[in-house]
Amino acid sequence: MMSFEERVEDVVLRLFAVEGVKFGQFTLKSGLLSPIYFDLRVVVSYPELMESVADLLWERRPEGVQFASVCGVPYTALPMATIIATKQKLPMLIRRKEEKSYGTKRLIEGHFKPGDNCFIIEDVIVSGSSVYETAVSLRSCGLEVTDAVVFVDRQQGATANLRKLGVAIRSVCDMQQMLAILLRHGKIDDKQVGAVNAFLKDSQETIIRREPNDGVAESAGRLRMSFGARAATTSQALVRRLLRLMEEKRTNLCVAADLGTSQAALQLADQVGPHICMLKTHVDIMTDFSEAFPRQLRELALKHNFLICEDRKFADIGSMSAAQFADGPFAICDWADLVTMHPLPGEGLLTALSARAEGRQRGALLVAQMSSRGCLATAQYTAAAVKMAEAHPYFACGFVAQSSVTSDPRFLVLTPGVSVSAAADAHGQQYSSPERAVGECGADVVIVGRGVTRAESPAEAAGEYARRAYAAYLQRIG
Ligand code: S5P
Repeated sequence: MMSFEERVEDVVLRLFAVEGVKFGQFTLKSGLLSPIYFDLRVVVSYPELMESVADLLWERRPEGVQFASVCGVPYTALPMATIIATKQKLPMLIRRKEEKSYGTKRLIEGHFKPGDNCFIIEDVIVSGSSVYETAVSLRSCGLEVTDAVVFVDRQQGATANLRKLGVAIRSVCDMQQMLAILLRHGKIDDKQVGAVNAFLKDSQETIIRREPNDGVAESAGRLRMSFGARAATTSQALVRRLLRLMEEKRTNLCVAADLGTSQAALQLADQVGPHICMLKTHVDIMTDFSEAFPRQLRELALKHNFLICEDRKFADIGSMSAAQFADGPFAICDWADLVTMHPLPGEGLLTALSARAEGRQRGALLVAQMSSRGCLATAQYTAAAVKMAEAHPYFACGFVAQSSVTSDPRFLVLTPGVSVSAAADAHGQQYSSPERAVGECGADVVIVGRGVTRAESPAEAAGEYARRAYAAYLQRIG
């Protein structure tokens, strides 16, 4: 069995042999003059090569994302999408390019349901415009588009351009890898590599020319945007739901129901339910946990419209954490909308959890910083946590943090260590006010435990925390 890299090498050489990649002087669609040109249309004449290209494209799909269909960017990628669709038994959609002149024809051919996530397939990207146009067409028909795969990324800015528009791009190979392969096999010389590199250096800042009213929101920055506007920037269904309910209910309070029995936790959930967007649990401290608890809690979540987060803080290797998530007596995956995890073990933990979610609306919050004194998370660790979430936005919903770790409006920042009466506890917990957490430190959601659970009236205390935290949010967005 050849490795993925060996197969990429083989396909690149075969493409070169049939002039699917050429060197010389070429004018690109954007008007740029390029010393290298890709013409993957030729592969239709070489069925085996076409199949190899399609296989590699499919293998680069993001893990853990469920796609209802594929759509090739017309026209070059159409046959590749067809091969993927037939081999994977995955429905295909066709985007009509000529829709505007025909008017009455459908924009998208094929059957689909609103909300279906469609995976875009493309041969080559420069600025990302063609992928963008396809995403806009699909989204205008009610489909979701979170991801696209391309065979060659020309490394001229498309990935960043498309990320801003909510489409994550993965590529089978990039220009550097391709040049390295061709050079290694003596197909091109150093001079040609130099010419391509010089060209790349001067043509990094490609932009996507956007259509007016394309319905694709671009970020103004998390801290200045309303929850509602941010909901439109993400395809993560859970984040969208949460942002919308926060705006509807006018609350950004999460209560930590850290109580020793499930009965007490349920009672609290019912009392504070009208004032919260989320209830956070630690079910492993309950002396009487039984199957009834999640069921009753979900009923209350439905009644009061809040999400449930089990604060499990997974921190083991992916396979163990996935078992803790989905198997065992707590069966967390069956009932918690969100779970917390430490990014420490690496992205395998995130992909393992996401794989066990099996198409259910689930998500993870990455603990990027902690509220406790002497916390070991360095700035570098926190930045790596953010990068990890950015690479897996279909499952990573945001962060548990003490500062504004990201300006990306798709991600939530939840801040614990909030109290209006205490400054610290006896074991290192440190508190700040809701105003400071939201206004100065950039929290979207404040997490309050004992400030509510130990209050004389938890309902009243929750109402007051919610009022103060939401007012601080309104002030922040201006
Ligand atoms: O850094 C953190 C992360 C979390 S999730 N610091 C925290 O305190 N938490 C959780 O927030 C903690 O597990 C507890 O459930 C809650 C804080 O509770 P409080 O009683 O101190 O408000």
